[in-house]
Amino acid sequence: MVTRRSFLQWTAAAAVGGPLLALGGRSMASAATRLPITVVNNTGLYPNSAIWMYIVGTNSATGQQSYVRADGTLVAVSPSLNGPDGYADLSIPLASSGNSGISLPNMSGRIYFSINQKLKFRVVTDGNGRSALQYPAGWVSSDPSYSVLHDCMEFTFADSGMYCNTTMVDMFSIPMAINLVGSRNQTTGTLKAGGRDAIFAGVSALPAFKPLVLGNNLRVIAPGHGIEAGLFSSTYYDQYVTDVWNTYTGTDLRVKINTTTHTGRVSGGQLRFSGGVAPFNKPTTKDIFYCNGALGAPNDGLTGPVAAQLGAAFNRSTLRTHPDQPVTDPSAYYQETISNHYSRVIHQNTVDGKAYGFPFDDVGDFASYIQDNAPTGMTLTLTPFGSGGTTPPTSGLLSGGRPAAASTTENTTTAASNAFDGNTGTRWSSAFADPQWLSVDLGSARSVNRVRLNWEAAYATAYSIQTSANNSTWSTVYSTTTGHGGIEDLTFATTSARYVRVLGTARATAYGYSLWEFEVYGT
Ligand SMILES: [Ca+2]
Repeated sequence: MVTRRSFLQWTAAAAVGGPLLALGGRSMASAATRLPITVVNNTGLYPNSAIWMYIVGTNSATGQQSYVRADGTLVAVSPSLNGPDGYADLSIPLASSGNSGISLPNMSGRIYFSINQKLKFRVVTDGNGRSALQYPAGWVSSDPSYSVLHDCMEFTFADSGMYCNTTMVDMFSIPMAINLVGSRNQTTGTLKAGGRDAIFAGVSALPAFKPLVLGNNLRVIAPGHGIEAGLFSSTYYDQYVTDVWNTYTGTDLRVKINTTTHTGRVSGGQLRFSGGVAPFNKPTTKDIFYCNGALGAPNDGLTGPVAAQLGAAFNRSTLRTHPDQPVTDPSAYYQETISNHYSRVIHQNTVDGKAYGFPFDDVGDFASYIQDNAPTGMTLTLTPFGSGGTTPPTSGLLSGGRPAAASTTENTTTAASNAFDGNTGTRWSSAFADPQWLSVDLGSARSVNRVRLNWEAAYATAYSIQTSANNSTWSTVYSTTTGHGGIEDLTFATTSARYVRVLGTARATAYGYSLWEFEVYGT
């Protein structure tokens, strides 16, 4: 069985070829040492100039944590990569237009994408004196990349082939599809039309799960991380677990692994199986979402496979009602009130019904995972974002008609208030110098998470969005040096602010800064 565990091993600085070579008994056709990757921007919302790629992970030959440069070179990380701000810029820009290409070396890791802002990696020294990368953690509000729109896929590219998946085990944010070509032509991860919006709407429809949607549909985090962030109940699954325990106190539970059926009963508080399987304690809610703790799956070929089946059956809530596991019919999955509805909603919105909503979602082959033992190319497509962002939100505009101020105005017909009048034929423009700012007073402290800039031809290439409680001390919630003009729709983590301003520091033209509209959204 291919498990996500295989992908996690790269974090332990171990060569990953071993466990993967043993999988499936497929022929070990010799793979190339380089795999050409094509990146296609089909977001329909963001230009190439607003998107960066990052290829990070472990050099399979040396075990060193490494990153890939734009020229395809695999470089071991070291603390010297950290810049003056303390973070390493490992970004690879996309081509100025059209598709982008890069050559992937043998390694195991992740390919991240970020939009509008770069991710902040940090190189640290681990307990063994080796350089290690700290990755973005979009479920931790103090993470330096928390406000950055980003997502990733996971892969192992070794002599034996390419193994990859679009993971949602931690979070979902940027819709992404993988097409892998070689001995076969396979694609996974493609969402249904409008899938991104539908995922956020589906999760938000359940009161217990709604807090997992962060910002203005910035991302949705997995419920296990939600527990750690204080956004999800740590006892959510308890009643279901109790029901399962009560059920199998009086009747058998059978778990079939290959040709062996292990028969289980609850006794002495533990779920005990035949055939030498280690007994299971009652799992906590967090154990279920993470498939660890009481449901930890040792790599022993005996207890581990049973634990994986139990983890999948809990997340899919088939365990209480189906004494013969595994359940292979997906129409039986997620049918209980208590279920991993985060995973359900994502599965419902992929074209092939596959996703990676929890660590053992590969049980029964329902994961958005593909592999090829003789790969010749891979295409990563950032697929349409849907309606979100392309049009102004229909509610939540806080800045319309509010009092405005600016560092300068070009003349009396380009007043600051013109950017807040809802009229795309009137504009603010500044003097022809740097820096300049345009601010709005929301009247009281509000929760803001989105700014939409509608630039006239005189736009900013470098600017910040800043918030303030008192109109004098400002905090930066977004900044860029690669502004592209037109409409820039910026989403960031919800922050409290009475005043919001755009601070331009580099102009695209010899003229000043000019905005048709500057919209601030929130609650
Ligand atoms: Ca206007």
